[in-house]
Amino acid sequence: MIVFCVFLVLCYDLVQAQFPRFCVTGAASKSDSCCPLWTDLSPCGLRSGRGICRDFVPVFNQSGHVPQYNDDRLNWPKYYFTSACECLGNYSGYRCGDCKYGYFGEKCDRKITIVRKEIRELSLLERKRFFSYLALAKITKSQDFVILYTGDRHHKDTYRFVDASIYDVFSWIHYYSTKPILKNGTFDDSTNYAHQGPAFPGWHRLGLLFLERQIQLMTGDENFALPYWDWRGEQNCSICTNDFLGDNDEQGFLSQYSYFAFWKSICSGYNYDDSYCLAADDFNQLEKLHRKPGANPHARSLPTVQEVEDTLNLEHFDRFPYNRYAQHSFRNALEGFLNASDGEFQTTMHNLVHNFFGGTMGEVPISSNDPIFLLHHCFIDKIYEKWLQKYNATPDVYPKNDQPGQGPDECATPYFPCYTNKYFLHWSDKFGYDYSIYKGM
Ligand code: KOJ
Ligand code: ZN
Repeated sequence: MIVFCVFLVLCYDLVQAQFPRFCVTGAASKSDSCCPLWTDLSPCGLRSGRGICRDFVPVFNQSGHVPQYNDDRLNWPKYYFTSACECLGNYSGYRCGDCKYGYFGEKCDRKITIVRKEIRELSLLERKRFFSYLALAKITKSQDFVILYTGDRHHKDTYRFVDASIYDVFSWIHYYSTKPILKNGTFDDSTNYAHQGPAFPGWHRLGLLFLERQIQLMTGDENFALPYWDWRGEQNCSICTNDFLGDNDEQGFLSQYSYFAFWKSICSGYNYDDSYCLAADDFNQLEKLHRKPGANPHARSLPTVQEVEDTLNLEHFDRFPYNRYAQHSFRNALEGFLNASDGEFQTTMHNLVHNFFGGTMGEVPISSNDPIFLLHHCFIDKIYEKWLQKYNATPDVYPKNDQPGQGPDECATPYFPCYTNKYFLHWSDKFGYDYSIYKGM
């Protein structure tokens, strides 16, 4: 009997599986429930007090209005699973086998606060370690998650799940959240689950935490922290050299001597509207990373120190209509649809940095494939943290709104397990990290 139990435990570790691998492959997927057994052989580690399996209750907390269209991501993750683990205390993860962000150890009772530094503050050794970890994350298969692909996303029976590396799972999450929604026969790209609404800063905060944690687990380095890039006032991209994020040629492809020269983007724009990440399993169809810093005539230089200051001076987190047309909205200025100093709708801040690079970074569905995305979003998150502390913000300033999946109590889409959007108005120390002070900020 003991031998059999040990065998079962080993098996569950092998199938340890955002789609938890365990919940979309084999017998588990037929039940529509995603409450895998933990090593104590009870669902969600119930027997050890780690979590419980709960049915989802629709929240649709979007000013009380129920969307009139169908989309697999709405009311995430209800389209896929009727129930999932709700973890207790500091436990977290799809089967409550992990810890909440910032906590470590078997009982998740050890708090660690790491410091995210500017990439030019890292020692040579720290920088090389960062690039090595990324290289490893790009080729190491995710044990926990698989990604979804299909040529026809409007028919569930065509959906397939495939393996992906830890980095590619991270890229896929961004890709999947940004696909336009089919409304009355036309694709609406003015809304998505991660941008153009109040979820923007918190959604990206969670993405960074997810990848940082996956790297910590992969390497056993609990002190690993993502670096940021303070781009304020730069005319050229100071980190686009082969010692840092890489130089590029005339066509925009990365120098063969740079760290990411041979990286490819998963999920191209192929059959963009109807498919999900069709070429996910065909390396030959994928395109290499490319960028041309400063070449876009509409985005020749990066946001200034003053623009960041002006953005931080907006005291409202977000304002009606909670989209790219919101005035006096910190979120809309940070995201870069609104010029904070004169109230004009212009490309600034976060969007301007994406457009400054063009290429992979300039295309919303694939931008997360370029590791510059991490450094850029980490700095956006630092500015967001400054704002949270400056105004003593708490989750109750997160507004109700009509953006898909962006209600305060809806789950940030498509992360697993569920984290509500408003949860990310907590300060970074709650999630176990802080930022270094660099150039007076
Ligand atoms: C890429 C993105 C993004 C915005 C832009 C430019 O990922 O969020 O490019 O507007
Ligand atoms: Zn984005």
